[in-house]
Amino acid sequence: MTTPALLPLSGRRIPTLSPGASSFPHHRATLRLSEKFILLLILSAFITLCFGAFFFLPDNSKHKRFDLGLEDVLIPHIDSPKEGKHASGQVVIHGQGAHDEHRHREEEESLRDKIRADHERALQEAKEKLRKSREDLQAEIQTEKNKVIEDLKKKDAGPKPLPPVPMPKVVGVNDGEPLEPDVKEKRDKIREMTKHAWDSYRQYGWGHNELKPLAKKGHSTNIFGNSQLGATIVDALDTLYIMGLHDEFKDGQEWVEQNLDFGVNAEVSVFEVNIRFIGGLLAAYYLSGQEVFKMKAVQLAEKLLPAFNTPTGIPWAMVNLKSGVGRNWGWASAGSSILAEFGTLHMEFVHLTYLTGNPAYYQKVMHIRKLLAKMDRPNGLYPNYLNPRTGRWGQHHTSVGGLGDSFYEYLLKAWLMSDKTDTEARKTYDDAIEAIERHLVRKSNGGLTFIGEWKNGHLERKMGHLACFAGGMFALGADGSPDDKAGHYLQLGAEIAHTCHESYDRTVLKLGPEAFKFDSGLEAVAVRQNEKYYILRPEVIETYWYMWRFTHDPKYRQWGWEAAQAIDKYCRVSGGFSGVKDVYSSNPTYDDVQQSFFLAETLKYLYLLFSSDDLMPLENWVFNTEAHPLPVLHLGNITLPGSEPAQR
Ligand code: DMJ
Repeated sequence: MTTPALLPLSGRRIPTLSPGASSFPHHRATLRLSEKFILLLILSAFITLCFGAFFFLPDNSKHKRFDLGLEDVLIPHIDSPKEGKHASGQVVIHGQGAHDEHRHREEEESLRDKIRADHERALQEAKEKLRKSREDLQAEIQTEKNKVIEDLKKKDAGPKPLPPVPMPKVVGVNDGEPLEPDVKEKRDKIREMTKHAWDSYRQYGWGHNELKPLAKKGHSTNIFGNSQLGATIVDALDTLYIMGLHDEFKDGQEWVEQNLDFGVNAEVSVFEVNIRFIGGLLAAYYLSGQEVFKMKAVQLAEKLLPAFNTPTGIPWAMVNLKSGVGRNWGWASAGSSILAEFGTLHMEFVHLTYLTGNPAYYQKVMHIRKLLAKMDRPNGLYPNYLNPRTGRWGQHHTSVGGLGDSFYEYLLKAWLMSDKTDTEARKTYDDAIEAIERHLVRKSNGGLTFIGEWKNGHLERKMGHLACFAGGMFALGADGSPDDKAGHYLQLGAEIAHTCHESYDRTVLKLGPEAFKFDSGLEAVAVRQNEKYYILRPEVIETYWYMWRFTHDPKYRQWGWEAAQAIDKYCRVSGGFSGVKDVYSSNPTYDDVQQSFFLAETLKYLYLLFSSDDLMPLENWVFNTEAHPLPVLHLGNITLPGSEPAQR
């Protein structure tokens, strides 16, 4: 519920009603005005008293002069029969004893009468004036109220309808049932796991962002701010649709229609909200054709736009959905924005411009691309931190895992999603990947290819679970790579998939740690206790799926099945699925969080891995970084508003 706010207006406080507010603010304002009126009356009486006292008090100096009757007093408005002129031309009265005294008393008396009358008249005028002002104030309040009622009416009428645009080709939304019975069995198991995750959330966490499967209640993190935006519902919609879980999908749709409201006072992550909510809603729209998802995506996108109001146009990491105020994470180097955050908006924003006809979305992301293109890059690498005020890099830290990852992914996918017409994006991707291969990709002593992290000129031989997505990215980008290096990139993808599988296989639970090292005789294992957890992440399974689609090597299905079984065995509890704190312990403890990306990504990639390739073909669909499929836009035939070449 929203609360009424009192805003200063012309030195007074006028109530601003918010949706759902009663007449309470008006009542409160009336009380304040009455109090103010009484105060003004007291004040005016006090001033009047002082004013009167000033005139009524005996004027000693005057008396002295009269009494003496000797000094000349300058009273120009009193005529005197004995007047004459000094040389200076001033009128002079001369004192004349008892007669004069009598006259002075009369004058004083008439002066007092005059002041009394003036005083009463002033008081009367003040009263009238105040009465009149109060009416004016009430009239103003009424005007304000009318305005608010009008605004509410406009809001109730809903947002303006969007222009009709042709629906991009929606291909391969079918059952995708595999021919082989054993594969079908595995796929059925994944669907069952999805149902368990969804039903548990439905029962214990409905409307909350995520679920605590052990405590059996709702959960949220700071990326969603202080909100109940139903992140799991929005993130899971397209998975439910693809798996044919139609009742569950309908349930989710109903919740979105009735409850999803972005007018909340919550400071959210622009990146997370974009990939999970806008991506999820757009995918649900394209798959189901239900307008409500498109409308909600656009409403949310409008709320994100203020985040771009920075000196450089590089958006803040967080924005308050209600106030539009943005800021960056406190932990980010020198107040910087994060490469993987401001660099992971392109796919969704291009679709938003396509669907709304509003060029702003496209222009915002193209502005980011142009700004980055102009910057110097140390060793050809993109640092993870960029200050949105100064436009300068922060710490020189480059990673294909956390903080950098999906920036590279979106360069490639911008090209694919444009039907390969966005060659600028492809070139930027190729150059970036070349520098990464040169500086970050290494082979361990045991022959495992890994992607390290670059920190101020030094390579840290550590790879994060997040970086495992890159195996799939290299495979996806193989076709179309320069100098006919398709084979090389497919091979690189396979090597990363192998390394990441090893990171799973070398644990007790057969689930991968958050980060693993290739140092001092260690190969693909976590060293620090705080890197041994698994939080239901998808990246390794994502890479298995892409590798499966491009090679059909059965080992990828085998590896995917190993992971699915381990998740079902070690992460499943009666209230859903939970992350585990130590994959090297045979007796792990739970973190008690069912992440929304478990339904959006992990389960979806597993399901696709055991489906036939004609379900969501990669020629027609591009999956955003949260695994939400968006259709290819044939930009060779379509001109996006805002993309026209500048007029000369
Ligand atoms: C997801 O939210 C997205 O894949 C994002 O790009 C980074 N990783 C998480 C899940 O691990």
